[in-house]
Amino acid sequence: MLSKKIEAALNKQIQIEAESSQFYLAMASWAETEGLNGTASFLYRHSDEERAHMLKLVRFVNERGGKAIVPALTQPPKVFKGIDHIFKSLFEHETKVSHEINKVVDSCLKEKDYTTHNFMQWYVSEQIEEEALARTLLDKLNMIGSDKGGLYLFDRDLESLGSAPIEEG
Ligand code: OFO
Repeated sequence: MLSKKIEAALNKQIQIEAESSQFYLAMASWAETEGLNGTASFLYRHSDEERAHMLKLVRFVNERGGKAIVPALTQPPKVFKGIDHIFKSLFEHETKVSHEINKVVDSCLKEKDYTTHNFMQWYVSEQIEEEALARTLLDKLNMIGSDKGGLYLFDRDLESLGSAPIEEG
């Protein structure tokens, strides 16, 4: 059974994952309208993954005797300054999410909730992968600078690049 404190922490994390999904969806849609089709595909997939992260939490909270709260959605940005802005925002966002996940893990230890602590380890590893991927993409973009050919290839490669893999369960 979840303590009220852990239930609240997990519900907050549900909201964060939902907002991540919306944020990446907004980025994907913007990229698509800019003709950045590879970037758009990558971000659509990433948005779906964040929704799956949210769902995994919803199911866990309910299974453990809590009540998951499906959150209201805030309006994400409609316009982005460019592809660099997208990947810089994505990296910063993932760093913030990692910080929030660490806070949940910390609360689990304080509350001696080892089951939730164990469950949250999946999110800890996921964040390591996502941050690493975001950092790599940002480094590549910095190297490319304003080289149009480089940007074309960057976008094309993103078409087939998976974001961090999702595990079921
Ligand atoms: Fe949910 O993994 Fe990124 O934020």
